[in-house]
Amino acid sequence: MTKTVFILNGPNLNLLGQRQPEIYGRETLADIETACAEVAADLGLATRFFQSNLEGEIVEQVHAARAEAAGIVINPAAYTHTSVAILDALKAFDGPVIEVHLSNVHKREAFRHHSYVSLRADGVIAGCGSQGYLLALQRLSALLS
Ligand code: CA2
Repeated sequence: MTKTVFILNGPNLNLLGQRQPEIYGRETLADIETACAEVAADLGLATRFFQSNLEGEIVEQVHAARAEAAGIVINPAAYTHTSVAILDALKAFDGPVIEVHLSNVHKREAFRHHSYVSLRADGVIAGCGSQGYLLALQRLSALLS
């Protein structure tokens, strides 16, 4: 049976491609979704791509993943640095979790250097732009095989 991977995106990522291209690139989130679907299909995985500006909606997607997903790719955006709620939800998910950041958060402000989600993530990819999502899918595929 085809395994499904949830790809979860946090606040303001819906604005990708519209502002700050020097930090986040020129691609839109829709471009990333398309690329993820293509790579996942090649890996034999199905994807559910989701973005929300609301912390609780991301928590609920992680809860849904408990029954519906084999693995999670998550860019929690600003919630990376603040959200114990998303961390706790991820701790209740049994499959592999890969955390992705478009920018190299360690090259940026000190408040971006700490991630609550990294306390649960099985892998972390930062600074590889949108390619980071595709690398995360490859890693999940390896972990799920
Ligand atoms: O580098 C990343 O992927 C981040 O998760 C992006 C977050 C930031 O808070 C994290 O520290 C690192 C911010 C996403 C906001 O994206 C925008 C895109 C275009 C215009 C405005 C915001």
